[in-house]
Amino acid sequence: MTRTGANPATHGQDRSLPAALRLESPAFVTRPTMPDLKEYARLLEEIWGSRWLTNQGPFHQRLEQRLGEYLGEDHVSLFCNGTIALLVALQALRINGGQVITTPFTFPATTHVLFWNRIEPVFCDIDPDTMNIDPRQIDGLIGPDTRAILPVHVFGQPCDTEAIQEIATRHGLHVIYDAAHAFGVRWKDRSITAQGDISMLSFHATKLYSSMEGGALACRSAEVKRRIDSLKNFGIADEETVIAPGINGKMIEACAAFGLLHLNMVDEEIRRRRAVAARYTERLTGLPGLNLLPARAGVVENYSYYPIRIRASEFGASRDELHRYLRAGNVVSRKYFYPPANRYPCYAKLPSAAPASLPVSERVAQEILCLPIYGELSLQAVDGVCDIIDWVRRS
Ligand code: T4K
Repeated sequence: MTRTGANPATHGQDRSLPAALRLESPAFVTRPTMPDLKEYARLLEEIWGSRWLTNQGPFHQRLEQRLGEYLGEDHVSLFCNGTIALLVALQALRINGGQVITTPFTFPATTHVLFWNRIEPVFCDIDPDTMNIDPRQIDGLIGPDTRAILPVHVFGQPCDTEAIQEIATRHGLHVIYDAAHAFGVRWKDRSITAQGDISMLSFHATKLYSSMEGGALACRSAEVKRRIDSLKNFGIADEETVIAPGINGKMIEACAAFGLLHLNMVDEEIRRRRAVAARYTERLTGLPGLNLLPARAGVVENYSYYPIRIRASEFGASRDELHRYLRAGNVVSRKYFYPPANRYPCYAKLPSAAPASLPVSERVAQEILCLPIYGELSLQAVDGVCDIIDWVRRS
């Protein structure tokens, strides 16, 4: 490899990573924090004893309440996962057709829930700094069929919620946030989930806060929560009334019990991740061709991801090369989110999916790499990851 003027497509193929740089044990992009097994077993015994396994049982009720308190949200509904929660959020607001403006730089679930609701996704380009939907481009995409805006707080970085709300209010549109990455993120002293009509959280095993599988919706009124709760339970309102074509989106008791224990650990997990992130930032700041997410005033972060961006011509290697070398060094970094959703064959023919109209998202998807981050990751392992990055850059 050469540092400047290198051809990112070909260079870097000729050298293997020195064995001394390989981490002894793998560093995954993330690892779940595990509650004490004995404590969990005690809760499982309670579930066994009660024979109440699902359908809004006592653990479900306790978790819903505790989450509401933690987030400062009055109306929280638990789900079996974030994807079904988002699917139901659209149904709850009666958005089941037309168009919704969304970001292509996301996990497949965001776009797929639109398809499953017979909605056409309209892809809007992203902001080069935050990697979130660029509000300056939303107005130009609004048409007679537009029903809502579905932004994502990518990597837990808050969207420009004020600009988005101003546009939505002016056009009479709903805003549903995919806050899958944003548990515990605070913006101007409030949980980020307080923005928009509804926010979705994911509690998947790979998330900062987890119930193994799970998710939640936070909404603004008891009336919307009632509709959400019946939609996630087949549309059942009471024993003899079905109000709408609902689905089965309920969280089971075993997951709610795990979630209750996990909630006791999440602040400590954030604290430990903050130290990991600080070490990466200390080691990687200022490296040519490598961009970090800038810290933003007014944001309390959750450190759910540690994304870096590689500009191949200045860094001296492409993102893909770095990814491969890290893998050779026992470091499981991930290209979240490559390819962007507009490139999936199922969406590529949509009018808004042309890569030429999404230049920032296209570029970011080529540059992005998420480095391992979790509370149990030692600072020694973080140094090991950074040593590999440094070696790739210099070689
Ligand atoms: N919207 C956004 C913006 C999202 O990012 C997601 C999910 C959703 C919506 C949908 O929410 P859910 O319906 O999932 O609640 C993972 C997760 O499966 C997915 O939840 C998440 N986003 C996405 C960003 O990451 P993969 O395919 O990358 O996961 P996987 O299995 O490769 O795991 C990544 C690493 O995590 C592994 O290398 C090791 C570690 N891991 C994973 C699992 C499953 C563990 O240590 N233990 C585990 O049990 O998608």
